Amino acid sequence: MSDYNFPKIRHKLEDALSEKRYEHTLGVAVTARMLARIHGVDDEAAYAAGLLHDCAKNLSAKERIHMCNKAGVEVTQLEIDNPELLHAKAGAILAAKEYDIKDQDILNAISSHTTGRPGMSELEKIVFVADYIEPGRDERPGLKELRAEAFRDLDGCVLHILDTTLKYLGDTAKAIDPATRETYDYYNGIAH
Ligand code: DGI
Ligand code: FE
Ligand code: FE
Repeated sequence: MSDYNFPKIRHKLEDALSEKRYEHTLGVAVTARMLARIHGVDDEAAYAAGLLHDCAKNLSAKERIHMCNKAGVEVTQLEIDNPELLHAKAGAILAAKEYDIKDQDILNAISSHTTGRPGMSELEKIVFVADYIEPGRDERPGLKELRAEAFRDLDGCVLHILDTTLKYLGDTAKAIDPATRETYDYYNGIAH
């Protein structure tokens, strides 16, 4: 038997998210499960993390900040100024509270899925990558190559996604979270 009640989690997410976001969520979950099989990671954990990675996407900036404060999770000034970033940290808190997730690796994967972090676990890298390459994504650069690389070389794929993200943030003059830059530097040092 599964450790997770996936039908219940899916129903709850379908209620909480927009139709488009829910479709994206299913795409990330299935992609994460496939990547987990290839890379020798617990595929049910990967599916759960994929399903829940954007579970706080419907919360307001105020709600996200409040949740983090209440849970004792640090919120930086850059995150207050760019509260979009906070759906990741708030998502990990919500997944523990509302979806009964206890596996810290899954909670970390939700928390780190937007910026990444140096030294991510295999599961965290899988969710980070699946979020970018899931089949419903079609507007992002380099997808064909990144989709192939994801199944071959996770570290390389994480690095190349971060490279693309940093270029996009630079082009659109958006604030770069130190975590995004630090994660890029870390994988630039270890990926081939
Ligand atoms: O929630 P999703 O849309 O599925 O994807 P996501 O959680 O990866 O969020 C994507 C957005 O996050 C994308 O528009 C780029 C943005 N992002 C990633 N790193 C940074 C960032 N935005 C800012 N301002 N700074 C960052 O370092
Ligand atoms: Fe997200
Ligand atoms: Fe996402």
